[in-house]
Amino acid sequence: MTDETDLGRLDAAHHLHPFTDNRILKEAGGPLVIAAGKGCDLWDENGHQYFDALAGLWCVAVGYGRRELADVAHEQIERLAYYNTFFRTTTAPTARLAAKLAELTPDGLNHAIFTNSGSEANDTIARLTRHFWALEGRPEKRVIIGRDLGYHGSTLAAISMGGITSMMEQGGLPLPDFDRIEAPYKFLNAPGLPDKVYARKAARALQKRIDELGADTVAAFVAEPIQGAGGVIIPPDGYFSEIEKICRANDVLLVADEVICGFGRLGTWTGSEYFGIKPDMMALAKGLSSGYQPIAAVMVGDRVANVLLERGRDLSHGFTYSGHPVAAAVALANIEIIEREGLLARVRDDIGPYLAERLKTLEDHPIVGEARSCGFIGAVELVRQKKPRVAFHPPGIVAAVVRDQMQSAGVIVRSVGEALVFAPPLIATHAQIDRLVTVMRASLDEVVRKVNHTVQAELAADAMLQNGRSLEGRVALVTGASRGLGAAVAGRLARAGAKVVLAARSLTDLDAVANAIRETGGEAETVALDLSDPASIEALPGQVADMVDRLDILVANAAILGPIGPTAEQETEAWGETIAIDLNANFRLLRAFHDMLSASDAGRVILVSSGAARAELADWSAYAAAKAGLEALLRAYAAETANSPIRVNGVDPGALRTGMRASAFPEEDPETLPIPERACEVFVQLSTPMCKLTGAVVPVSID
Ligand code: PXG
Repeated sequence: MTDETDLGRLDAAHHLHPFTDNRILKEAGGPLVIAAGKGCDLWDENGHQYFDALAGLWCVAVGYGRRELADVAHEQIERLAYYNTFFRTTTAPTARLAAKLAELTPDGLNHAIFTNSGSEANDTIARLTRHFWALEGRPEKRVIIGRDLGYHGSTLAAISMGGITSMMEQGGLPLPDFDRIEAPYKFLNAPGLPDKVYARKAARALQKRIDELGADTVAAFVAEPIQGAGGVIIPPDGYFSEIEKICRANDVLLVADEVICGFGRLGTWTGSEYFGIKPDMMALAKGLSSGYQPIAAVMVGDRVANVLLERGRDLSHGFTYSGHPVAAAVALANIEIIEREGLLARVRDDIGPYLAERLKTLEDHPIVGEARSCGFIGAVELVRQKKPRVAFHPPGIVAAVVRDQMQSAGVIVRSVGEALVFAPPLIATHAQIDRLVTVMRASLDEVVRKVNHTVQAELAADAMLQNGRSLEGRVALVTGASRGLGAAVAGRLARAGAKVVLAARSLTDLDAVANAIRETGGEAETVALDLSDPASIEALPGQVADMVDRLDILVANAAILGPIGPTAEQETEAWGETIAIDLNANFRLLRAFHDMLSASDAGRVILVSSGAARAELADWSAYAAAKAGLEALLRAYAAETANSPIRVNGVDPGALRTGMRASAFPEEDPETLPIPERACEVFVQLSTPMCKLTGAVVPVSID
């Protein structure tokens, strides 16, 4: 019974594994038997060596095989192997660890409650938040809000606090009074938005949910600073400060689940410290003991602790092994190693930046959509095609193949959806980071050969073009969309698969256009916009970001000529107004949307110059000046953005059958003019990601 095959079979016969399809495991002849560990390396029963880039399960911060920790456990077992902390007793390591944790965690977190796992810590937090509000005389504050893909553990309450739907399906969860909002997963949720815009949008989702539920019913919001098991989701700058503000404004407790981020993962003792927030409660586990002993803790902030101390009477909660002396002694010694070896500074100043730099080199790989990291935790997202982005479908297969490939090559990472995720021990060397990146690249190459990805991607792109939906997945903003050419262009882009946001002065006028688009199966949103008001233009990106997750195409159809009369005084005014609206408004629009368009993999701008002057005796010099100005503007912007994926073009629509044209040329018979729909094809062509043209003014050709 000692060789690896026998152990694997024995295990498969009697052991049901967590997060594993046990039938497949059995069929495969049982699990890999890990036999030994030293530093960042593991050995299986056959003597194969692996670099453990996942630090066990995100926990072995100080690496394997530390004699010092074995000695501490040994000594503590000999002195006092166990005693409880229930009935006014404690042990020396437990008392010391509580004090040490109060010292290491942010100000105001001064009390610890010990548990044996992160799940129990979060379960404890769920109870405590409700207990706290009941003691405060507000028992109706019960709802705990978490986030999609949040992982807080495997107990009933911890699952309910999280957002892993596969866990909820088993056991009829979530429990009542748990709710959740979107995760700040920019890569999947809003790749086309600039960080700043998305940070605000993702955080505002909390305020929105609190408003819907009623702040009177919400007890707490729980978040991992960086979501680990969900796919190493790193929030954009500004997200957590906004979240903290929202929690305070609504009197909702802020809970940080630091199970992965704590103890140096981000180069700080906690992720809360890294993001500059002061949570009311905090869950700690994993790195607390580097996995050498099962131990976890809830750090309780003064606001909650004082209420518990003053009015809580008996705390009816605890586990036999809460504050276990051996586990506590090992945790203290582990923390001492982190301090002594300067592992926080090492992550912050050395291996963290080195990992980030090496990881970025993978972004030139044809199936790497993003390589991201923060401190010493990272992820590489795989895509079938980068520009425009096409995801692998169904998700989860290619990354799993890469992970297996890497494991065969001796590097252990984890796959989550189409992301490869890793968090090596904090003692990993530059050479080990190099190996992680080299083996990952080789495995990606191997997989590309296997799935013959380029051919498939081209087929996908062709299929998109053939069915006429070349703008599938794109988002377009069309100004002046309530009538005429703007309305026609919006409808045409929607038919090509784009989601369109329609902007114009009057929402009522826009509704009819939006409804017509929706009736034919298109997607449309509307927003009021007054192009003569700079504040209205400046507010537009925020309003657009509230509705859509990206912006790829801006059709600035804004050329409106002011009333122009023949007299000398009016001429000056007319100049002013024409330039103000045609030129300034377009300039402001470009400036306002530059960040969002830059975040798109194929930002497209189309400036439309007017086909008509609205007056009985149009002042053609003002009109011509505005047109020339617009062209200069688009050329200047195209030159500025030449080295980016943004393309900027103009369309001169010529004479079309529009209301504006009719009022400018009342003597003209509209029936002799082409309808605006006939001019739309060029807008689709200029909008596609494949269009490479920039800086051109394209006349409409009607055939
Ligand atoms: N919170 C967070 C943030 C975690 O990552 C827990 C709580 C639960 O801790 P315990 O000790 O009860 O497991 C975790 C655990 C994965 C994976 O698939 C991640 C965890 C556990 C199991 C699998 O990446 N994290």
